[in-house]
Amino acid sequence: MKAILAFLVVTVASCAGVVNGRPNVVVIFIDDMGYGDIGPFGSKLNETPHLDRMAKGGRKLTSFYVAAPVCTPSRAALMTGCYPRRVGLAKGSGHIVLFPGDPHGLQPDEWTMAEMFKSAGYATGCFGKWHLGDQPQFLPTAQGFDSYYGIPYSNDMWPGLKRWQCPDLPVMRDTKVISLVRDMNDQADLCRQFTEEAVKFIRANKEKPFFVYLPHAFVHGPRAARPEFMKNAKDATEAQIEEVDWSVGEILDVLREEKLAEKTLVLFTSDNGGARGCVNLPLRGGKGSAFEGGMREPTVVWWPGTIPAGTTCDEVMTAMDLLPTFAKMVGGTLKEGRTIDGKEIGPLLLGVEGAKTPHESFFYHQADNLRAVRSGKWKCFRKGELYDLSKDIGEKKNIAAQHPEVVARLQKVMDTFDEEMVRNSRPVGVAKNSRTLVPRPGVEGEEAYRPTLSLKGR
Ligand SMILES: [Ca+2]
Repeated sequence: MKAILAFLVVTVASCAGVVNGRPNVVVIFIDDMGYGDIGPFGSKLNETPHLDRMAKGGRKLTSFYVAAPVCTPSRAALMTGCYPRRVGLAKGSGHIVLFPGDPHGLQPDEWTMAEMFKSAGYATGCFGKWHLGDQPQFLPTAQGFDSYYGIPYSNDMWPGLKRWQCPDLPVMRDTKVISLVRDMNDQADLCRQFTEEAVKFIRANKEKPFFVYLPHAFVHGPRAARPEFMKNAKDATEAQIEEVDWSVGEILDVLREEKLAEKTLVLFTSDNGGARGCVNLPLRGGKGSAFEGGMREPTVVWWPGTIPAGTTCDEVMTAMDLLPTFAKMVGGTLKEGRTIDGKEIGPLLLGVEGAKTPHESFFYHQADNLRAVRSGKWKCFRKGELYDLSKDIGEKKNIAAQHPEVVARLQKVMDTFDEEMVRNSRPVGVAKNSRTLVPRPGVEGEEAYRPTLSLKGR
């Protein structure tokens, strides 16, 4: 049987748009990076030679969207292939994202991207910021990852965050806290640690198919990079972007060294638009916004020999599409009878001639509020503004008055979507007696583990 499969793979490999065997998959997910922060997307401020090289050897996706403009819901959508509302994670229990000790988290019953890869016999590893719940049943190793190394939520959720009384920021291996991020030098070291753990995992699993999820804590504030990056940069933002670029280079290099480049699909993107200090241009808005700058991400996909080198695709794609698309590529299973919002975009990734987006509409949310829809070139807001993204990517000119019939049609599309979502969404995971992973400094006993949101802000 193996011989027959190998023969089939060899015979189809030469046709354009045909998958060249089952690839390893690496998803590099940056935190809060803007659309205009890297060379392939026009940055003149930051030097990103590795991403430039990745784009030259791969494909730029210029209309790739995440499903939310902030961390937790965006990651929930990536992992489940669903709009965050569908899986109850459009926000945290008491804030727009999950906080330390939050009783909410990604429902263990949801079928994650990692569980899908496991169903296909892949080794799975997560290296970086999780932010889908820090209670035992929500952590990566309970959601399909064989191994985990990283921080369980945002790097600013530490005692340095003055508005809240956060515990120390833990670094975890699997389910155990192994160290604390105590100062800016520790913050500056996170990109190195996550990258080296991912590289180690790739080397250890080079004989098997593997899935690596590398959600960096960079470039989310507070920002610091290692000294060799800081010394050549005008500020910590540039240094972090350039260190993230170094990380991309390390991943591509180990794949080449291990002769895995032609067997591995690497996708680079960001979890939401750029925060202060980042560049979202030419888009309007940034992190938190329902304008393009909040959710359209600088995305590059690379798979030498299979994805056509040096190409660009402007068709609408979303982070939610990756789950069903990878499932098809690797022969993984999805849960029967369960609604997901992602669609198969394999032909778009592989550069099949004439391939079109499977999305008639893409919906923009802030928390659980539907704000806008994109359909073809049109983007229509709930409040009535209309933009033609084919001519006005920066959403500068509201042309609703000239196209009332388009506005009316798209408002109806939003009504229908909203009604369906209310009827057909699933409950968030809720933990009883949730507590933080580590104590608040200077507090004694169980009191030190109280969920951050249950404490008064300072
Ligand atoms: Ca983020």
